[in-house]
Amino acid sequence: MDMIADLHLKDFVERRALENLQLERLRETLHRVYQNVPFYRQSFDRAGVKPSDLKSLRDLSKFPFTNKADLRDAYPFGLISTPMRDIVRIHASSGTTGKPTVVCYTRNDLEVWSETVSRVLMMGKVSVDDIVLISYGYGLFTGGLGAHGGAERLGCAVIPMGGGATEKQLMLIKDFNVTGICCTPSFFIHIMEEAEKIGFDLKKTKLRVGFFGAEPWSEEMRSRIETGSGVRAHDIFGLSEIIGPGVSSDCEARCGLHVFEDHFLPEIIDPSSGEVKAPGEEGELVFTTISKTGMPLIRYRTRDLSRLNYDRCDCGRSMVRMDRVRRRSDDMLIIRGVNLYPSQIESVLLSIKGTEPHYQLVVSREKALDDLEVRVEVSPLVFSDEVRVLEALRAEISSKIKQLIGLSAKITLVEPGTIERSIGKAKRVLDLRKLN
Ligand code: DLL
Repeated sequence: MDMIADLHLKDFVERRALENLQLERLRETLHRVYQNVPFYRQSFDRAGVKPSDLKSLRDLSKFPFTNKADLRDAYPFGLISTPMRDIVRIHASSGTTGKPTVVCYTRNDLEVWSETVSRVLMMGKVSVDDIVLISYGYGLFTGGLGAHGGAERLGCAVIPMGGGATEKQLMLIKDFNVTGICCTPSFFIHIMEEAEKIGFDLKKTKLRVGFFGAEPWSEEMRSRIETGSGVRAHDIFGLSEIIGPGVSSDCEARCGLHVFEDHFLPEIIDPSSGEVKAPGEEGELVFTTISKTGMPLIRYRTRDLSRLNYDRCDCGRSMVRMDRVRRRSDDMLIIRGVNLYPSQIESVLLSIKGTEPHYQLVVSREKALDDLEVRVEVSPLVFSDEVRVLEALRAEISSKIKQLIGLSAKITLVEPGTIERSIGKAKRVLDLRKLN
């Protein structure tokens, strides 16, 4: 129990002590990657910087950024900074091409991860007395196992349910006296709707707190969840490359998400110039991991837009707060928790005979869950052909998309020339979802 109390105290450390710790860890990390990872040695050399140039935290801005493309080029294990035998876990998330982005963890990294997730849960007053349902997907996605590790570390009773099977989720919530849940906000809304349909009153259960993330959501959605289910809704943020869920989370004050700065150093930059922005200004979030040993990342560009606030929070925690992420600076879509780039769909379409390079992705949210429709023009010859041929084409596109990204999309074949042509950038995505 004392160990757990110690974890909680980390959020309240004095800033001076925190900055000393950050500097020490950052220095160690820069040396580690410079020595062990050829990619970093080359990129630091190219930029004319050495780990020893870091005299203060501000000097971090002299170091070059790392991008998703760098991870792709290093696929699968080019960025690890330990011998492979020290790696104990491998996760992956989707990238802009067919190859996933790979992340490797040492035992130390799994400890860091479970520590930060348990600090998230403590923000929702979760303790050993809680029974926590993990309804994020398990597998290569970091949601399931990440939340699981944190809840287990805290000493909760953990139920490794995974996503889907909504009625069963409801059954477990009731029969197992579940008090906490971890899943995407859209899936929770779906659970609420299903409950209503079958006359199941969530407010009569023991469920009192939820940790929702992996996709953008809003204050409006938070109140819808809270009034509709009686569950207190916390925002949990993270990305696989940095660790998974548990990079930051909001506390009872709900004025931004505290970043676990003793492990992940945040910066906000101007996405076009790369200049570091002042606290309070909006820009792209960049993280440097300062305690990971398997695959530390230096100045990783997340493409997520946010702001940093260093004022002391009402809850007393000293850790900097970031604004909730509502937008990205690239075209990545998150559909049912699956990350998707339009270019992935494009490469599927282009690999199939009979389609034209004119397409549009329409994302909507009819009930709680997202739907993806792919509208694509077919060549004049195919269009005038029999229905059977069109049907076969539709089936082929559908199965290739499912294979690549694991999502079922509705495929609509349209007549040549019907998708609006643009003068400048093509408008590939029509996002009809409202986040409330
Ligand atoms: O989504 C990790 C995660 C799992 C976070 C469970 C929270 C809960 P990736 O699949 O790598 O990792 O996707 C990371 O998802 O860069 C954001 O664009 C988005 N994202 C994650 N959490 C939030 C959130 C996981 N709370 C990408 N609010 C990130 C808004 C979020 N966007």
